[in-house]
Amino acid sequence: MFESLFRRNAGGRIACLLLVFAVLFCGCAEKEEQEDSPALLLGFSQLGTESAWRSGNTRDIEEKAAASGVSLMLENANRKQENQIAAIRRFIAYRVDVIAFSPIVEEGWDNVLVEAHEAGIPVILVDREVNTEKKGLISCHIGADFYKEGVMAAEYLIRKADSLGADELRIVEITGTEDSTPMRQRQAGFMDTIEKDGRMVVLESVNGDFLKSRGAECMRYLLEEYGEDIDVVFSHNDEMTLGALPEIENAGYEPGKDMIIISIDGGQEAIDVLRQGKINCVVECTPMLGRELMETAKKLKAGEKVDAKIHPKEGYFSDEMDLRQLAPRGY
Ligand code: GYE
Repeated sequence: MFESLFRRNAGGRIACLLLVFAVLFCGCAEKEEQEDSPALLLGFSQLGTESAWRSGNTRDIEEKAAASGVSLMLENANRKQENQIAAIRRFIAYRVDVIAFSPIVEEGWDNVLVEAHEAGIPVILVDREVNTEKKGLISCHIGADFYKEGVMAAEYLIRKADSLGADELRIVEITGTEDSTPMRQRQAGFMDTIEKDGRMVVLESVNGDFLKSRGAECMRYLLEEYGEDIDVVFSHNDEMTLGALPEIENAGYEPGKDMIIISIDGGQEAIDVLRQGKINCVVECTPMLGRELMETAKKLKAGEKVDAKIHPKEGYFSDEMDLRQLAPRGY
C-alpha cells in the first residue's frame, strides 16, 4: 500500500527524498563541527584519597573540567607510584591531548616522562613536583609554594614565642609522606626560619605520611618519649593534626594551651578546631587548582606558551585573628 501511494504521489516522493538528504546533511555537518573543535582530552592521575585536601582537589578538578568542556580521564593511584606510572602509560596509549598528575614522591619519573615527551604529549604537574635532571619533560607546575608555607608556620611560632615571653620552645614535627615535595619543602622552610632563633629546639621529627591514623600513632610515640617536654607540635597537614589532638588530650594535656599546635592545609574541620582553641595556627594550602589546570591544558593544546610555575595565593589562619566571618572553606 505504501508502495502504491509512493508511486502515485510524486510530490510526496520528492518531499521524502528531501527529508532523507536533510537528515544526512545535518549528520555530516554535526560530525564536521566536532572534528573542527574536538574536546580537549585530559588524562589526570590523582595520587590517592588520604585527606580532605586530596578529596577537595579531586572534586575541584572534576567540576572545573565539566564546566570548561574538558573530557577528563581520571585515575586514582591509591598512593602507589607504580599505579601512577601505569596510568600515565595508559594516557599515552590512549593519545590524550595533555597529561597531568600529582606525583606522590619526587624521584623515579624519568622513564615515563621521556615516553610522554616522545609521544609529543605535554605534561603538567599538579600540586607536587618531580626531581629530574632531564630538561623539557614538564610544561608547567601548578601548586603551592610549600617552602613558603613552612616559613609562615615558623614565623607564627616566633611571634607566639614573643607574645608568651618564652625562653625556650621544644618542638616535635610530624612530617608528610617521605620524599614528597610538601614534606621536603615544608620542613626546609620551617627549619631554615627557626634556625635563626635561639629559643627554638627541635626534639624530633617523625613521619606521619599525611594520614590521620599515622598522626595519632606518631603523637602517641612522641608523648611517651618526651611527655610534658613538648611545647610545640608542628604537623605537615590537618589530617595528622586531627589524629594527634585526641592523643594529646588522652595524655592529660590541653592542645592549644599546654602545647602550641601548628597545622597546614586549612580544611573546614581544622578551622573549626582552631576556632575552639585546640589548634593555634593553620597555614593555608588550597586544593582548588582545577581552573588553572584547565586553562593551562587548553593553552598547551593550542600550542601557546604557559608559565613554568603557577602558585596560588595563600595565607594563614591563627589565634591572632577574628575568624568568625571566615567563609566556608569548601574542603
Ligand atoms: O597538604 C595533604 C595531602 O600535596 C599539598 O597532600 C598536598 C598535601 C596536603 O594529602 O593534606
